Amino acid sequence: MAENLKTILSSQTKTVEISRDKPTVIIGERINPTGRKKVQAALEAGNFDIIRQDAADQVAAGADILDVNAGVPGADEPTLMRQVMRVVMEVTDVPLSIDSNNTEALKAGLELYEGKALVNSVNGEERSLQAVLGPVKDHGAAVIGLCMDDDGIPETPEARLAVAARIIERATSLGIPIEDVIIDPLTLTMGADSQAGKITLQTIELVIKEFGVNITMGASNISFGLPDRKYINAASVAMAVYAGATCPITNPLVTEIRTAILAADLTLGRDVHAMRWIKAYRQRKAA
Ligand code: THG
Repeated sequence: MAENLKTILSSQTKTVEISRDKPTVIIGERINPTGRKKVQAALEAGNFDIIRQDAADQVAAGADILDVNAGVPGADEPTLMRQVMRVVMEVTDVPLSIDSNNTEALKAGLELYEGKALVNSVNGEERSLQAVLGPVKDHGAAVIGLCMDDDGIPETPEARLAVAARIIERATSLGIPIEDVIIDPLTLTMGADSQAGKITLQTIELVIKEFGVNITMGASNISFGLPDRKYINAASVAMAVYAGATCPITNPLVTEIRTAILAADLTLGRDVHAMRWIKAYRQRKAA
């Protein structure tokens, strides 16, 4: 069993520690125009009100980090990434996860950011490794490594572990500390493959046993296309936390998801005197 590693992220004023000894860190997923027509239209029109609201609401609901994705089709993504990040940093002070598959947008975000950001993401494709890891190293950032490569998302947990190993090897050979690589096992929807959840959980276990790194995942992907997604997401995120996921990307505004994560932390002995559980309960009662 590898040692449990700690990842430290920071903004100008806040530090967040990700580790299996600490409560689960929630990365808020909502600042993302993908699949949200209203957000796309607002961003195209230069209206950032929804972004401000999403940022403030997610932090109030328990997000420790905010994922920022500015991928509007046809837009100048580096410029839009900077604009969206500025707006988010005006209304909140949590560390950011800079989410893009466009290297120029990632670099633009890193240049603007003050603190230690999370870069979302690199994958096992040669082109991605070459483009993303250099800027991550230069800015002293942390990075999410996706378990996929030129051949797509491998079917077996063992093959996904092999991709994780390659990403970790390349990152550390460039001088990025292993604790600054967070692995994403990737989650396909169980609407298309009933084994998708199990494969993700087994990948988490293999990666942790081998490397001890922190684990993220797009925890909502698992339920795409299925009805009553929130119940699936709540149960599966709790199981992922038990398997070793430390910083899921999810929506804390959904009470079922937020409470499932708090209950998982309580069950795993990461909530001393149930203080976090009770505090969240009082917040819901007051709202
Ligand atoms: N891994 C990593 N990063 C990621 C993902 C991942 N970033 C993007 C995505 N996947 C995670 N983010 C989201 C954001 C929103 C939704 C799911 C994942 C989502 N949105 C609702 C929908 O599409 O039905 C719409 C919400 C609304 O309209 O209010 O489900 O896997 N590293």
